[in-house]
Amino acid sequence: MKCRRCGAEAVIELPQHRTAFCADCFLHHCRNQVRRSIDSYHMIDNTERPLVAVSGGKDSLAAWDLLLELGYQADGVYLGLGIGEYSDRSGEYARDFARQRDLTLIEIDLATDAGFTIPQAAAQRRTPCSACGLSKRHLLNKIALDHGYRVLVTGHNLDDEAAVLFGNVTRWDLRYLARQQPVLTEQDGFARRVKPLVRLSERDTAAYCVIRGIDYQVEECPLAAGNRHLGYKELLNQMEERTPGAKMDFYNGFQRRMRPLLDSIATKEKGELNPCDQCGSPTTGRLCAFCRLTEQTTKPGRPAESSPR
Ligand code: Q46
Ligand code: ZN
Repeated sequence: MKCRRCGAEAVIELPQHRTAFCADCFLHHCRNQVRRSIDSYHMIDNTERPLVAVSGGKDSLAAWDLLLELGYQADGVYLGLGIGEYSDRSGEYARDFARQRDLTLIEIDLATDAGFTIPQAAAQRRTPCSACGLSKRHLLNKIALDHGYRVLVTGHNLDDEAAVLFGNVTRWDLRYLARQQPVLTEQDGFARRVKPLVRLSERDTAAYCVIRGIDYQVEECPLAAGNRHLGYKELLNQMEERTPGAKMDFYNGFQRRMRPLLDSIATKEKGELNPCDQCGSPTTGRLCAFCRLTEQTTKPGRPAESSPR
């Protein structure tokens, strides 16, 4: 098998693109895909210094590396989730990556900053991944704003986005579908959140890290069992096996064809935002969702106030 770009011996086949590449041309392809996403969705200005949310896993480290390769002065932020040895090792991968390249890595810790860990939230009958996702969104946004970054980068790849999309479609959840975008625009109290890896699959980011010599956390999070997105990923992989490119068509078709329809729903559903009584983050209720989670976890037994954000 020959590399489609230079004719050398290929090291990776990409059936979804009906092509194959040698190592150098594969890296070039990855940079190109990320460049295309950044440009077509207006993710990052050339003058901006993005902050990358790094977990120590392959996707976020590949995202950081790719942005540096594309010439962005990207910094990183690591959030310790308190998931035992898994979190300890994940933090080491993030720190090693930053240290080896002399990069700035901001570190925050859920236990220190909010007084609880994800296993503690899970013990209060919260689904670990929903408590985790909520905590990451809140604290990473806060850190970005506190440190003056306007754009927060996450390592969500095509498989992640297609799985979330699949879940939202099976429930026809229009509110979530409307919010599923590669860019969530900057607004008062929220940094711009961007996902430049939406054109790369999980297999691509793993191959990228191997070729670039990036060490990453390969262990699965011990709290991931039961995460329904893993099941959706399996289903989509079966589809992809039968029809290469199906995952990409599913996700890109949604963004191209459904986006204009959903944008009007998103605009209508935007509730009036006011500052959270506790932390000042924009919310539609008295307390933001993160402060409610903190109350439920650190002061169990109190009735929870409910509001959508
Ligand atoms: S870290 Fe957190 Fe993931 Fe673990 S608890 Fe779930 S969301 S699985 S990316
Ligand atoms: Zn709050």
